[in-house]
Amino acid sequence: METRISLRFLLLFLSIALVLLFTWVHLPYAPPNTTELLDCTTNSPWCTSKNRFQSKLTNLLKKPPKPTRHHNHASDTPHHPLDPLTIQEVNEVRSILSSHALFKSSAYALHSIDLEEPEKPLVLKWKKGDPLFPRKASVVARVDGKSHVLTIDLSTRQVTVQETGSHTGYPTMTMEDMTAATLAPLANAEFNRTIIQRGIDLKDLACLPISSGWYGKSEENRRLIKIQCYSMKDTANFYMRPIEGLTVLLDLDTKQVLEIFDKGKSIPIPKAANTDYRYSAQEFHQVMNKLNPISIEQPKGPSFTIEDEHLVKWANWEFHVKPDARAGMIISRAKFQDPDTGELRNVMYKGFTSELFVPYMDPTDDWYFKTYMDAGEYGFGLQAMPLDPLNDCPRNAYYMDGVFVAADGTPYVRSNMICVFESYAGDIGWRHSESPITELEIREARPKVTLVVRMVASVANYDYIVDWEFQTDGLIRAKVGLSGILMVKGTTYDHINQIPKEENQYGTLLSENVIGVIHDHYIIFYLDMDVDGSDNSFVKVDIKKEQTSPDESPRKSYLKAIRNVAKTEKDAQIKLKLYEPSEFHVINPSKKTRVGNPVGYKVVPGGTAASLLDLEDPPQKRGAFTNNQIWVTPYNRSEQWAGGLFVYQSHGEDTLATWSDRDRPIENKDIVLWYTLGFHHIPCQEDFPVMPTVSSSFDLKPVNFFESNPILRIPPNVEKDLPVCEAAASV
Ligand SMILES: *[C@@H]1O[C@H](CO)[C@@H](O)[C@H](O)[C@H]1NC(C)=O
Ligand SMILES: *[C@@H]1O[C@H](CO)[C@@H](O)[C@H](O)[C@H]1NC(C)=O
Ligand SMILES: [Cu+2]
Repeated sequence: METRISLRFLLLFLSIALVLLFTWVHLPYAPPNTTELLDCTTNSPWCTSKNRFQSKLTNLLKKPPKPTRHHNHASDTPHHPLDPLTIQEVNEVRSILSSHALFKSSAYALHSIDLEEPEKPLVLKWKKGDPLFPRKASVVARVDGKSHVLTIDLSTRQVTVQETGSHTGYPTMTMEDMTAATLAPLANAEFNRTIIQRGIDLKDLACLPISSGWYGKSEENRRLIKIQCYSMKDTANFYMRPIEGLTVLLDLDTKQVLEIFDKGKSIPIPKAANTDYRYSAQEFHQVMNKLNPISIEQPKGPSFTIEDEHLVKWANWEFHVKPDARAGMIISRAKFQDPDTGELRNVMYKGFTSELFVPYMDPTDDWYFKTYMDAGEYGFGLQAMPLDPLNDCPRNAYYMDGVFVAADGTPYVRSNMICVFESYAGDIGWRHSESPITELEIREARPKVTLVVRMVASVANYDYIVDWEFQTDGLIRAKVGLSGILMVKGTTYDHINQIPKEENQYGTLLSENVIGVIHDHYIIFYLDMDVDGSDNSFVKVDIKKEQTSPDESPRKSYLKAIRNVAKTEKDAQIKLKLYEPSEFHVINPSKKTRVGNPVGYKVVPGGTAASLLDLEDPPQKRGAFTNNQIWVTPYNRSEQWAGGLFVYQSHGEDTLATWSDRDRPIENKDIVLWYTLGFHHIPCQEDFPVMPTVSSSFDLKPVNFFESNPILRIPPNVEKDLPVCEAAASV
């Protein structure tokens, strides 16, 4: 039993965890060097290259994805107009910027360097084999405290400074911001004294940079962050050992400590016992019946191919996938080949997680500001760590790497960031059997096999598992799983019978001196649907009770579907209601089926939650995209980030809610559908010390898109096609 963590392990763990929000005080922050590409053969925190599986997989595949993948990506070239910037292109951007007047002055930081996608009509026209459009980069930079958005044309080397308007708020933090913020308090003697007074050795300290939200005028004109710290002594799960009541207010630009709040001296630091979640730290005296190993085998190899690194083809689907520092991953140009006509039909131009909103429900001094916007504040993709083969994704998975940039513009590779795999969970695609009454001996059943594209972002304590699952029948399921570790609060109580009735704990006592604070999670998806073309309409199909007249029928009531086409944005601000149900269709009004129904896709909500906060509560204003579960806006390439372009400390004047309130026409136009997946989370003891995954999802489902069941002709499974493993199936 290993209870003390060796220094070696710590360094390894930190090399991965540093790129989260956390740092260990004695590990000096090592900025990436300025060579063309970081050397990922070392344990650099910027690379986190581990367990590379791809080379092994490539050998296993009958049809290896082409071209052969190269590990360092140094010679990658773009093949598709939406392919992300390559390492070479990022380096070109840096060189162009270095001679630009704006960057000649003193301090600057590059908060993001991303592909500036070509205009949508160009991309729609583009076919494989066509030359690429001039490649452009979109750069968000802060120079002398001012934010700029620049467009760089890589072919002409021209730099255009974009007008960003008068938005409040700051760009997504850089990794360097987060790392430096957690170290900064140590330059303050009072902070050190406070930690020591709490009985904590400075070498056991772990601190988190917590976005401060926006609560009023006193916070204006400076980038602020709050730092909270934990004890790492005797556990890797320092999140369970909060130094409660200690909050440091820091200027993120000057790294100056502005204030130290320390009101928690009476609150003990919870014990380390039973907090470690690593397999190596478990004691195996409990009764835990072991399962035999299980895996999917594909004796003929996977049936998907990945062309040019990013273009996925599987069953009748074709789509483009790319990693993104802010959104995590982006699915583009999702098309489905019609099984009747062979035509490749457009379904979705672009889909991604646009923003997250995670408000905690504790209004006290050390907690009220915890209302994270993980994509716009921390970078949902920046926080996506390498996936663990065989555990995060099954054996038959293909892994895709991301190329991101450090604050000085140095590109680095995040390996195994996305996985793509075929999934078979033993489910049924469709079936029918006949009873003996009909004397028809029919047993027709088809297995359901799907294709999953997965990414997991570990935003400090929490892990968000994002899946895009494609079905052979044309359905797309977007699923979010929550796991990882709770953000907990220290308390003096170690049993609920000590807690006075009138004293609000804002959560559940999970363990001695540990409270899991109630909170919500909202993940809003940007869904630019292009159903058989860009001009679409949003139709709310209400299911209404009709009362019969006394002589009409023995029945008193029945249900009727009433179609309402949304004319303007406000018609499409939807709050879900169980007793006033509706279906939500995106249709192409100018494309009809044989019998005259407009072709469409519908968004089918699953289990979800709505924000109940006061609309005037500062966090809710910033997270106003959760005021409705569904919104529809006219396509506008400047409106992609539901919480605004600059979310950090924003006041909430550039959100989806303000755009939608312009009430623009949306009928028979290129429209974007927005859907928010929500969770209320009242922590329970099973969430300690690490949470079993909780998932929810929604579907994009064809509705009169096909003339009939599109998977009628898929064959059933037969014994001879399936592998017979040595340990045979149980009898
Ligand atoms: C605070 O403690 C750290 C870690 O021991 C040390 O490196 C730092 O110099 C100290 N700060 C001050 C101001 O003494
Ligand atoms: C596009 O979005 C930007 C940012 O919200 C806005 O300023 C502009 O007016 C929008 N254009 C149209 C045509 O709605
Ligand atoms: Cu939660």
